[in-house]
Amino acid sequence: MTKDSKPLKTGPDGHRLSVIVPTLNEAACIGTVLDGLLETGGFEELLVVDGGSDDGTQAIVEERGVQLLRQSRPGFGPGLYEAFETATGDLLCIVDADGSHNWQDLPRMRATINDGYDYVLASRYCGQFKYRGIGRWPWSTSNDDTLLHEFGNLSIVFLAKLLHGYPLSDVMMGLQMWRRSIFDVIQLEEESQAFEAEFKLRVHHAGFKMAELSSVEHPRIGGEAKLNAWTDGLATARVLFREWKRSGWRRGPKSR
Ligand SMILES: Nc1nc2c(ncn2[C@@H]2O[C@H](COP(=O)(O)OP(=O)(O)OP(=O)(O)O)[C@@H](O)[C@H]2O)c(=O)[nH]1
Ligand SMILES: [Mg+2]
Repeated sequence: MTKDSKPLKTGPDGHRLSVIVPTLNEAACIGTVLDGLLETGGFEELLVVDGGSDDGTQAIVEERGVQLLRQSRPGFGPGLYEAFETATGDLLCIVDADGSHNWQDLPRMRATINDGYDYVLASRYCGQFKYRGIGRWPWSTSNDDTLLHEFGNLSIVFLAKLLHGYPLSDVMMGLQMWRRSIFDVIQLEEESQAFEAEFKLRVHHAGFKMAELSSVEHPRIGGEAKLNAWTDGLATARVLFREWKRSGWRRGPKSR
């Protein structure tokens, strides 16, 4: 610490949580999401990383005085990697800008980390059966999935369990929280939205303690999805096989 720098603020649990919001042309949604997050609180830092929006998204962020990072390299992964470098928290969390993530779950997720977990995911496919059917389908709590997305998501989960012994019930969900110290052990490289699979599988194979809690996924507030079900789905399938090979064809973590 330099002479003039102040110690960074932490919460009552001694952690500093940085919430990272990735955006690309989300003017229809970002204001509602930031207002909701700021009202709910429960974090120490809020950082929006923008992938080059030209629809007024950046102005909406600046109007609210929220920290804005303009990523220097295009793409979902590169934007997140720059945000991970810029954020100052020892806990990191991603909340999408389209309003589909239930940010009210952040305190529950933080409590799970404080229970001794390294990583926690908000899953769409692990609710108790009596609570399912909130979503479009009786087996999920997503109100955002189309039939194609649902089929793709569940196929990816099936493959991840089969090839990797993946312990959680969702792979492509982006609402997640983890200890920064995970990055002392794993490195990430994926640039597409297959980032979601690469990240979770590397955390799993490195033997970190992973948890999930049931969360509702809301429909996008407005604007257009950036995910392409076919190209990102195929990229994710490729990552599932690449990571299997990389792990030495293992179905679980090496003992640490
Ligand atoms: N910084 C940055 N953010 C991005 C980029 N591409 C997408 N995003 C944001 O990442 C989040 C996830 O993108 P979505 O289009 O909602 O993708 P998704 O939720 O997987 O797909 P849908 O279920 O179809 O909405 C959104 O907040 C996007 O604005 C990018 O290249 N850079
Ligand atoms: Mg979305």
